[in-house]
Order: sequence, then structure tokens, then C-alpha cells
Amino acid sequence: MNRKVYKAENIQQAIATIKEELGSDAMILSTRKIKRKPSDPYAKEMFEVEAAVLPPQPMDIKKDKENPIDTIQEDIAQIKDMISIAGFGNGMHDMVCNHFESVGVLASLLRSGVSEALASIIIQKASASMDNIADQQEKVKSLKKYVMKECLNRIATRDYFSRDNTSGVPHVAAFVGPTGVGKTTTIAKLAAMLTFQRKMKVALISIDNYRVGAFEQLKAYASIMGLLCVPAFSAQDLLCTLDRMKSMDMVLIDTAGHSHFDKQRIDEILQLIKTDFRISAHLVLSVTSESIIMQEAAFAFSVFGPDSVIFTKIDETRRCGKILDQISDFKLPVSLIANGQKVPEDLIVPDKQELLKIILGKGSKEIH
Ligand SMILES: Nc1nc2c(ncn2[C@@H]2O[C@H](COP(=O)(O)OP(=O)(O)O)[C@@H](O)[C@H]2O)c(=O)[nH]1
Ligand SMILES: [Mg+2]
Repeated sequence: MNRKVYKAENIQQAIATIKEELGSDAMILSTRKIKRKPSDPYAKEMFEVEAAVLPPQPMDIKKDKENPIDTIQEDIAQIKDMISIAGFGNGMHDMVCNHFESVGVLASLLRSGVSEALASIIIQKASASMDNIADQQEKVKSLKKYVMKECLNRIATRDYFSRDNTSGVPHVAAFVGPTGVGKTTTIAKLAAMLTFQRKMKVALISIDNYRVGAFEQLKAYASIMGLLCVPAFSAQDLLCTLDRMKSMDMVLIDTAGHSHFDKQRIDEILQLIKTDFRISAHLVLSVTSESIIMQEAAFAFSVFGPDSVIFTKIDETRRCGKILDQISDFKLPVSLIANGQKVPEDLIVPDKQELLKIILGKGSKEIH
């Protein structure tokens, strides 16, 4: 095998040179960050990538793989993985250098939108437990399994809107979250599912008195489904309304969306729903928001002590991996996922496996 070592300031550069010199069939054998000399601490960071081109082999002596096309495809996939990791920060380059067997899984996690920080934690943990496996292929297989298990451990799901309520009073659930994330739409989808599939008695309340037409939007959905829908704009109103709805199985409360910076208005909603009734709170977040915005919103709305989190608009992104970051941070179970604008179809009540598939997207196939 014709091995050659390439040095460059970053892995992306090294791979570009390798492709130019050895062609796209080149196989990456190892990568390494070159330690700076103590005598020259300000020297530029350099990486070393060892690559080779396999000599053409007749089909009959190529015994380790059933099909040579598989080998080529694997190598190309590996190069693609290296290139996609090269677009990330130096922390990721170090990760590949230290745990080369993790390159495929790491690339899948990053492509899915899992943050670099969380991907590193998961890979480091997984690699540490692979130390005693010598065979490289076995190592990669075990690593993939471990990563899937680790991701599953970080996920919790709970179907909050089931029929197992034996308390004799309705389950009252309020939906809170920033403006425009899809609270009203999700309530309409859920109300339809509970009424028509789970045969529950459902009523709706809107305490959104900020947006013009907010009540009418909910009322329109309720009318189509033949459900009771009432506005309540003061704590007194809400108490009376809930009292009238005692015979229901489920009461869903739509709240006004506020900027997560508007603490005063968030407090107003909190005061409004602090009644003698036990009201569960469900935080609605859109995956189209940046991770930092989702985090800030989750923090601002944590005053409600949410019982679950609902992620919406997963149809608008291929990077649902950020859900894993959010639920790892806030340790809340996911109750619902909204995957489109269509009412009532675009709603999922996920179990852990289903949620993991959503989070890893195409990556769930790559990691399996
Ligand atoms: N693509 C997509 N759009 C959604 C989803 N859920 C809600 N929307 C849209 O987001 C916009 C705001 O929804 P709305 O329910 O009024 O948000 P609210 O302000 O939180 O009550 C509307 O145009 C909805 O159709 C979803 O899962 N996917
Ligand atoms: Mg709304």
C-alpha cells in the first residue's frame, strides 16, 4: 500500500491536498494533531493526516470484503465524514485525532445538529469504554451501539394527554412559550386527536388577550370540531370557566406568546393560571429557532415549572439534533412533536425510539 503523510494547518486542507494528489479513492488511515514544541509555543497548530491508495486488487484475492464496491463506498463515506468534521472547530479535530474510530458516528451526530459540546461528551464517554477492544471494525460497531444507548439515556418521553385520569376532575393543561412557535396550532391538533381518536371530552380556553384575533383563531378550530371554547382574561374568569368545565376529561389552555425577555408579561400569565385547579404547563419550542434562543426561552418559561416540552416545526429543518441538547439541559420529557402546518394530521406522540429517530434524522440509519 502506498502510504503518505500530509501536514497542514487544518484537516480540511490536508484532505484537499490528498484528494488532489491521490484522487478520491484515497483512504485516510490516521489523523494526528502535532504537539507544539515547548521552545516555540506560538507556532501555528498543525495536523498530520496519513493517507494511502490501495493497489488495484483482483476480485478473487480480496477476501476480507464480499464486494469491492462496499469497500470503496465505505472509504468515500469516511472521506466525506472527515470533510464534514473539518468544517467544525478545533475541538472536533482533536476528537478525531484522539478517537479515530469515532469519525463516522461523530460526523453523523454533528450533521444531525447535535452541538459540538454534547457530541464530544458522548463520543469521549463511548470511546473510553472501547479501550479494551483491539479489532478496529469491532470497535466501530460497539461505538455505534454505545452512542445510540447514550443518546437514548438522555431522552425521556411522556404521553401527558392520555385517558388514565382517575382524579374525577379534568386534566387542565396550559401551553406556554414564545410568540409564533405554534401553541395555538398544536392545541387544535391535540384537541382533535383527543376528541376523535381517544374519545375524550375536551374543552378549550384562551387567555391570550394580547394578539388581535388570537381567541378567534382558536375558536375557529373549536367550531369545526364542535368543541366548547371560551375566553378568560382574568384569574376570576378562569376560575369560573374551569368550574363550568368540571365534566370534561381535558381542558387545554392557550396562552399569549411573549418574548422570553418580557418577564413582566410572562409573570402576568403565571398569576392568571395560579388557581386552585392543578394546571400542568407544557413548554412549546420551535426547532427552527437557534439553540441559544431555545435555551433562553426555556429558562424564561421555567417559572411555570413545565411538566413537558413540545417541539414544533421539525418539518422545517434537517437538524433536529438540537432537541437532544435541549432535553439534556432541561431534563424534561417530550410529550408532543409537531411536524407541519396541517391540522389535525401533523402531530406525533413520540416514544423514545421514535424521538431518537427524529433527533438523529438520516444519522439514525448511519449510526445503526
Ligand atoms: N411548518 C410548520 N409550521 C407550523 C407548525 N406549527 C405551527 N406552525 C405555523 O406557525 C405559525 C404560528 O402558529 P401559531 O399556532 O399561531 O403560534 P402561537 O403564536 O405560538 O400560537 C402558523 O403559521 C402555523 O401554521 C409546524 O409544526 N410546522
Ligand atoms: Mg397563539
